[in-house]
Amino acid sequence: MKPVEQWVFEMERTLRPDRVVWCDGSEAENARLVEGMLADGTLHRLHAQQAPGCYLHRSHPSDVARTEHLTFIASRNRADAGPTNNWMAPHEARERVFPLFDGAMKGRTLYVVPYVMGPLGSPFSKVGVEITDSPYVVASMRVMTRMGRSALDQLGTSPDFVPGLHSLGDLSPDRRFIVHFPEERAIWSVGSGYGGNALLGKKCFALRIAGALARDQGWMAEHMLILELELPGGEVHYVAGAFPSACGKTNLAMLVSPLEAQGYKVRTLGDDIAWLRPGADGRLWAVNPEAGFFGVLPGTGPRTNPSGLAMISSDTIFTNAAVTPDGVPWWEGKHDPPAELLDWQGRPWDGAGKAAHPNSRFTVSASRCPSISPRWQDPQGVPISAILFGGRRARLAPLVFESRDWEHGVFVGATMGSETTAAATGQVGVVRRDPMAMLPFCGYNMGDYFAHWLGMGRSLSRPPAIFHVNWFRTDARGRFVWPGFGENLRVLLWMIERVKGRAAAEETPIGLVPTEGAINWDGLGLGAAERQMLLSVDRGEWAAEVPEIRAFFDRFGERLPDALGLRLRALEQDLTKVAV
Ligand code: OXD
Ligand code: MN
Repeated sequence: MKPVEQWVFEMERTLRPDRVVWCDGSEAENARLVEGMLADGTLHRLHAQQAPGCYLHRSHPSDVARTEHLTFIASRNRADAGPTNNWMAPHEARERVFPLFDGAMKGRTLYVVPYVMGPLGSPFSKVGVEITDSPYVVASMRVMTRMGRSALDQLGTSPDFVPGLHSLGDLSPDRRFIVHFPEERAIWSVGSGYGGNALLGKKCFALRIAGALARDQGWMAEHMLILELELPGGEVHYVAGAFPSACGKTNLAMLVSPLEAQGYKVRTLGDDIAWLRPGADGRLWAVNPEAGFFGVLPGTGPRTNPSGLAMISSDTIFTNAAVTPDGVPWWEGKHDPPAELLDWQGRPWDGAGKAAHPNSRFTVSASRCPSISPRWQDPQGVPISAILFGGRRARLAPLVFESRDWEHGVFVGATMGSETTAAATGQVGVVRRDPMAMLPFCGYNMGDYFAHWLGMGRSLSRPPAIFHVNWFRTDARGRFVWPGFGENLRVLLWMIERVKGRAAAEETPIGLVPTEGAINWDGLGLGAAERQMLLSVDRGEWAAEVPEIRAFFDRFGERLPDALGLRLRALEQDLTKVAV
């Protein structure tokens, strides 16, 4: 028996399904699954002409987002999970969580879902195998990964795969656990069918488990989009960007260049996860381990993301969208609401509250994206010129600034703060520290993660430049000052000019901020005061952040690399020096 067959055989004995199906990823298999889901109400077919090949899934109303408080790292030592993760001792997981799988698939079908993260045949791709009792998960994994026979072929007789055990259980949040074993490289998830909890290739494998692998093997698994920027004349740069969930990564990855006619083109390689490694040339190279997009629907519209809107016009699974009675999906930000609408739970919408769930999602193949780069499946990946960190800050952070060097860039990433969104359950709109946008996704002690970042810089002779952006600054009336979306190209162009050693910048205590003349403001209609607000660094506001950052850093004790403590002290001194 192959190692994967042995594992499935053992799990069958616990799960006791009525049937076992090894998924091959074929069209025919998908059609069978979809028929079954249409019949039992898991899926609803959408409008044949206006949403061809599209389906709507309505999740259980208590299962609509990632549940960070029910997500655990089960390392042998608590300290290895670190202060930012929930820790569960492996023996406790065996006693508390594993019994929830006992007989969990009685009366159900057990699907074995082999999948590859990364381009097929790439030396950097990795195999996972998910066992699940959710056909919605199977259909979604088929879109989000390279799933089925090709993955089993890539695995062969090797024991080198990440096993992921998933059952819907009874969907009760009281019996919901998402547990990661970074030492055994294994995942257990029970009680949720929601993407980030249940599509185990995504956050669980490609970030939390892969992060631990990457630390041991000298590469990085990051919560980053990857985009391609072509300049007039054909010069091409690749940019990776880390933003917290629901902060516009997908829109930025699919940005439509307003300067296309002048030769500035933007193409997409990934919208959520990047696996990065040093190349023989001393640069950092990236692949997108995913094969599809699991994006946030609200805010996907003709102005914010026209490519995304075109992409999801067919062959898409919609989750928790609103819908017209004749089956056209709708969400806030798509266009004006139609006269009649059913909300995300299928109830007639009375116009009060949100019709689509704020974390409603689309699941679609990357190959449907009109702006997909011809290199998105390059087995070697693409070389990264610049890394962006970005948060959602109504105040404080300027539109853009550049770090002074890699180590300073790590400090900038490590001290990122952002207002929370609906992508995870909990309060929305409160500022939390979200280093490198990895707070919910770092599968080991974040102090060690910072050290790993610092070490990676030392292994790169030509590291990317590191920037911080904030598209979300608001004025006194609470309106966004920066127009965002396609206009973000102007900021990307400043960065690339910096990379080439050309654009002007001013030293400030937090890093290098563009001089006013270095950004192209033409046609934006922003007055001097607004431009000034976008580029200003308020020393008092930054000084007020320092104690918060220090308190955050203090949580890591000895695991915090000295370099970051020193950088914080230097920032504090700089802020007071200038203020005097
Ligand atoms: C996601 C998330 O789904 O970050 O990508 O929550
Ligand atoms: Mn994400």
